Amino acid sequence: MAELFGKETGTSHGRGGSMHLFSQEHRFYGGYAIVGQALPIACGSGYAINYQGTDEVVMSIFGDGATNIGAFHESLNVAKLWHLPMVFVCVNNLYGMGTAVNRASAVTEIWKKACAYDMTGERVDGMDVLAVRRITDQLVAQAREKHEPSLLECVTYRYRGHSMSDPDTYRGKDEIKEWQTRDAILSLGEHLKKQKMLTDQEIQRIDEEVTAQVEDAVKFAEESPDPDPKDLYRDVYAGEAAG
Ligand SMILES: Cc1ncc(C[n+]2csc(CCOP(=O)(O)OP(=O)(O)O)c2C)c(N)n1
Ligand SMILES: [Mg+2]
Repeated sequence: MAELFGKETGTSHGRGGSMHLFSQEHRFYGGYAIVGQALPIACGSGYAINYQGTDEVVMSIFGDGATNIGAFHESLNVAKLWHLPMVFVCVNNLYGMGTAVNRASAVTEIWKKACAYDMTGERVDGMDVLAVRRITDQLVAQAREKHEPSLLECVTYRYRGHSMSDPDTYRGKDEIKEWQTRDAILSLGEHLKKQKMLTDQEIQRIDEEVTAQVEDAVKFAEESPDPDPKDLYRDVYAGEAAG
């Protein structure tokens, strides 16, 4: 939250913001402003795992919009060719900013794009948490044990616009309401209640705990100092151009 607020206490001391969230501690190697840009970088991590001979796996997570970008195809090609231990996870929420998938992609079932690279492709209901976990476990094991990458398409939805600048006028309110009835978090709660693993009170308690955690993070961010202007050039690698 502090990084989003541009504060010195953020994961990148406020220099990254929402577009360049990065945390080495959490092994989160970044969100990037250029759509599709993270995929080749993730392949680099996959290559490093093979080179160093560890048993780690890279999860590369991106939106449907990224799958029409050249870097997506180059990354899948190289991942398959070099047996990189990766799972490419596409969060298909049916829109890339305001553009519906069928207006931007010749192939609307994203998982099928895997077949161009002779790679495992799977599609899962992204609103079903346990189904996502099941298939993810399987694909992570495949990446770890066989060094075979895969593409997983999670079909889901976003209830709000892409960002503050998205007026969200490209779809009907009914469509949004319809998807909200299948909300992933609420559905999991219902499922756990049916299985007698959670009660309404326990769900409410978890809800309150999470809300408090988020409020704490916001408070921490608000109360954190701004970066000191004297550090403006601290993490800049390039010097002034010669001449
Ligand atoms: C190469 C590139 N082209 C265009 C943009 C502008 N842009 C930012 S997000 C976005 C849509 C990406 O779609 P998706 O990944 O599905 O994101 P969602 O809208 O679902 O959050 C676009 C076109 C960009 N950042 N980079
Ligand atoms: Mg999208």
